[in-house]
Amino acid sequence: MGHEGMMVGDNPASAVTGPQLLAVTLLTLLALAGAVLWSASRYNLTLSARDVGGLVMPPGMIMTRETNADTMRDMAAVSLHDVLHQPDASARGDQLLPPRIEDGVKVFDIETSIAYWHILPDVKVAAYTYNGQVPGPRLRVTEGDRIRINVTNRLPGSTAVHWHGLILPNAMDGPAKITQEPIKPGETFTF
Ligand SMILES: [Cu+2]
Repeated sequence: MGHEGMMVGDNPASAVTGPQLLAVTLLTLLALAGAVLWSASRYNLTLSARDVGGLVMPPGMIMTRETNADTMRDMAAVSLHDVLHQPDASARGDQLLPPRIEDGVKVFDIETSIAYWHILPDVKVAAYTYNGQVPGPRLRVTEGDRIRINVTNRLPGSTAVHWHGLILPNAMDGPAKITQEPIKPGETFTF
């Protein structure tokens, strides 16, 4: 074995010369720099998981390197950080919601929120729900009943309810910003 050049380490079997070490170091640095440049040319490296982690983007949405975090949050179908309920796979929607009776009025409490909902036993999606179920609960009333429906909004954005099958004042029938003000997150509107 030749012993010319600078020796690194004591074990002759792993002897590495200075020029070899320099060459490997330079190649490694070149590869690292190349990887960063290549990534930067293809992806938006200014986005972090803290900014956009958990966002579920709509299929088909075009995102480029210029798409920033605000735009993504604005366009996201849902953020998984906003999921409030995780009903198990046996949960079913369209459950009868028994009213409370207050002074002869049937009172129903409805809450809008995002839940992980099983569309198949082993497939769940983040769903916008009424009372944590899909479809929402069933309100059973009889013609002539006096009813009151409290809708509390636990969604990350504002909402409104548009009713079919009821005759009610226009200002209680949605759509938001057309015939009624939106119900903001955390607010309750009484119909
Ligand atoms: Cu309608």
